[in-house]
Amino acid sequence: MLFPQSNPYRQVVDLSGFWDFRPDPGKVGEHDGWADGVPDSRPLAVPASWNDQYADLRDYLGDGWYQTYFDRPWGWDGKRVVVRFGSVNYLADVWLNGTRIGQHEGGHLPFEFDITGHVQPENNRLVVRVNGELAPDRVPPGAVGRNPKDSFSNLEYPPANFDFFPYCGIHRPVQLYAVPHQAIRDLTVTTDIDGARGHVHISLACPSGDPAVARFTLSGYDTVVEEEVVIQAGMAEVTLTVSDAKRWSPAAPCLYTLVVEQISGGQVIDRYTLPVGIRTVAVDGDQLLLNGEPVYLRGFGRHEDFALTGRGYLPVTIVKDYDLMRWIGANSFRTSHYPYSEQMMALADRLGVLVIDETPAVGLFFHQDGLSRRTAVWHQQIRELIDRDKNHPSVIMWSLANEPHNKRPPALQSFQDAFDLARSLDFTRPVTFVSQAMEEIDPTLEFCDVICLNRYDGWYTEVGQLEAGFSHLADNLDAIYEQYPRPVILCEFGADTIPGMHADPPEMFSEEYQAEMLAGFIRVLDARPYVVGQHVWNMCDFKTGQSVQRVGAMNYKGVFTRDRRPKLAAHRLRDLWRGDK
Ligand code: GCB
Repeated sequence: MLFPQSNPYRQVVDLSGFWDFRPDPGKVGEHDGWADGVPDSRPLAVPASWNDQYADLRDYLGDGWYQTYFDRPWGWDGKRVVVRFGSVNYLADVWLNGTRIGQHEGGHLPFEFDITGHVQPENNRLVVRVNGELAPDRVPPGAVGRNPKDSFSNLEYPPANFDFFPYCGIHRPVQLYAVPHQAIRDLTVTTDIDGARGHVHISLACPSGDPAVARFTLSGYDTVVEEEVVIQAGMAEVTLTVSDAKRWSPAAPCLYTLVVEQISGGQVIDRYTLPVGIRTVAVDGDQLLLNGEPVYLRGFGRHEDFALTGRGYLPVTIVKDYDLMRWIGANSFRTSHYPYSEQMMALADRLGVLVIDETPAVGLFFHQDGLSRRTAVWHQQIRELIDRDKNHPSVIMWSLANEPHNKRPPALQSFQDAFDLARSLDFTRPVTFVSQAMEEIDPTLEFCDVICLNRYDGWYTEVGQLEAGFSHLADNLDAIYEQYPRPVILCEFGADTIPGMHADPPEMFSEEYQAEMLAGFIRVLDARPYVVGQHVWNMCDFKTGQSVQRVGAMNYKGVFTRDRRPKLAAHRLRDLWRGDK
């Protein structure tokens, strides 16, 4: 799926701003005709979660109705007009001028509807009903209850089955765009390297129609490679070869510019421009290779989370977080526990940051209740994620899930199917999921190209005993590696830390305990050649549900506070990760 862009053939309008909003706890809106106008509304900022905008909405997850108006921009007559949502959590129903135009399930991934036949010149009313309820057959599942007992729900409010606040609303920009009817619908770019040469394989999809030609031009670093191909049955494929290719890497995030033009009757009718990084990713034995060389990941799991905006798109935190990653010496992160904004992914390409790209499937469980529905939604999310992010050189791995409760037998087949699906959609990247595998070794690890683990020795186990935690970690990693001799990434390790709390000797929740824990874990990891990455949990403190484990409904495992101030551990990590500073 292509991100909308403006050029002489395509136009985008951003509908961000103050929309009308009304919660609908009784679910009367559809019956009472709110699709034709939402009565008694109040203003709400879009994009942003609704939860922190009004006190009565903080824990409200039910139906919420949004409404805005727009005029069709000048020059859009005769074009294909589309409305596109970057992310709505969780279920969205959309009406335009009273006509229902579609539904989408699942937060964090974009969806769009062709509204060409419904849009009028002026005063179009766009109404969106959003429902963010927690339910066992949604992904991520929530409100799971004590049965099946391998969930830890009921211990927190709202009863999510995951450790972050279940923010809801229109979380990313809503865009209207206009393109020619025959416009390019999709581009898929993969790259490989042979000696000094870089090959860029491109496939184009568009509606089949009048005979047309596609012109592909790749330029950058004093090189221009161009080729024209006839589009047949809405498809065109080409390989462009750069003889002395600049490879994309964190040290040198070289991006070429690919311009794809559709030509019909000698005229250019559409153009799409895409940055392209020439690079390869592979697993060889117990090493992860980028451009054929071993690569080591240092960085974080994070969240899209900030005061007041909740999970809403906030460009300033994206810039700030990338700068903090540079400051601390991180080269990578995981999009825990859901796909991040497309804008964040584009900056990762530009800044040379490596990304483990995760689906929204956190806390999956395999009790029969709701299983087929959960699986179908999960698979849809895998498809949508790969479709959205397949062209980013920064994405070096797909993570299909985080900490599934996969002891029940159906998990094995379900994981086999999910891995088969991901590999059928993209054969160029390793595929994994992140396991909490503690004492027992998880059989579904068998499907992973890279073993990704979360470990909290010295925190949830070996409470208050750092040395005991380090040795448990070391034994456990070695046991897992013995069974699965593949590269291992520790995707989470950390300790809740109240900024300003100090203790000597270190005690849990003090800044010293966090700093010592991270340094001790890193010693264990650095001593193991099969470990190819360390991602600290978490980059920043973040909001979660209320529970006895979470002071002030916050997870304090950030090495930066929620407003991005460093704790002691941030300085310690910087010393460990940036020898050169
Ligand atoms: C985990 C989860 C993460 C939690 C973290 C914690 O294993 O993957 O979502 O926030 O532990 O802090 O407990």
